[in-house]
Amino acid sequence: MQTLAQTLTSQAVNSSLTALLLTLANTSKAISGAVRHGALAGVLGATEQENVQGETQKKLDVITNDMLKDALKADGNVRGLASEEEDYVVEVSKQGEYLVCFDPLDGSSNIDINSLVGTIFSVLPATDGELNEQSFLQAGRQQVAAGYVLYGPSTMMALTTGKGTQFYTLDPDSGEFLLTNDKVAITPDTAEFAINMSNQRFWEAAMQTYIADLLLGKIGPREQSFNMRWIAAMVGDVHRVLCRGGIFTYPTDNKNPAKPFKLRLMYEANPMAFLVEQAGGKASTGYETIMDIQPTEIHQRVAVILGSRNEVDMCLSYHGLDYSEEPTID
Ligand code: FDP
Repeated sequence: MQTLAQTLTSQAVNSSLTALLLTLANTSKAISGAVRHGALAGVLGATEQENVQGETQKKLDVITNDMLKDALKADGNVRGLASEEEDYVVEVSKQGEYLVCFDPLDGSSNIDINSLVGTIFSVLPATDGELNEQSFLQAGRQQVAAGYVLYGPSTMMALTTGKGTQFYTLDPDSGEFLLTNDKVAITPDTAEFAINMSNQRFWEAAMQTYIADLLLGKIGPREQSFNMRWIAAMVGDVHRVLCRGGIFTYPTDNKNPAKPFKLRLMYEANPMAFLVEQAGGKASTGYETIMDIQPTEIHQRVAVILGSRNEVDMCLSYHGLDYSEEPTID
């Protein structure tokens, strides 16, 4: 089996991007160790701090953010970084060719229940001139690489450099990420959906109708039964979609009108959209292709509908309906 470094060489990825991706992979091995030790290492539970988005930071959010920040600072190829856990963008090295956006530990609510969590990253080209938030505000189409590492029963990396999506599995014996799927392909059709159903009453009418039709199964307009899954960590839900197809969505809702979207564009939606598109799937907000969005701020949130191409198209067709009638809020 090919190692990650061998695969990147065979894809003719340049040396600076290869070095950066190996830094991310090596850091994720250390994160995997910290996650695995759990309570034994005293890393579970919350801190007393909140991130810029008003979420209480877990100890592991802070530890893994520091691990990635330190590793990327030492790498030499990074011009700047942006993280879910950093209020502002961080300047790293004037010589660096790349910008890295990351969510150090996605699925924070799963940490203390020993369930799936992961690291998500997106690599953009550095721009000329001073480094500031504006430098990062590039559409997802500009990404040169994106991926996630899933800390599950085995530690796996999904990675794209624009030449398909590959899966690597961390070999606990050699400590190497080995190529275990060189051409991930999302099935175009599916009978499985992932959504937090408890928010149903807060969704737009388009999503209400689409999900209601899935739930009707064989007696509804879709004339087939659908299964539902919700891991509550985007890395876990997207990994399942990449493995066996499906549609994953965190749609617009009006639970808190000041916060109509949950997932972050720069370090959740864009990297996942790149992986999904490279595996033959599709990613949209319902109204725009995720990777075509021109970002306006680093911690911007968006609605996400992604996965099996034909099912995403079906969901989008509901968004073309006239749904001026707002759902009832209790
Ligand atoms: P979390 O807040 O636990 O980090 O990043 C946001 C996210 O997890 C996603 O990973 C996940 O898909 C979603 O939120 C879970 O949302 P719910 O709490 O509504 O289930």
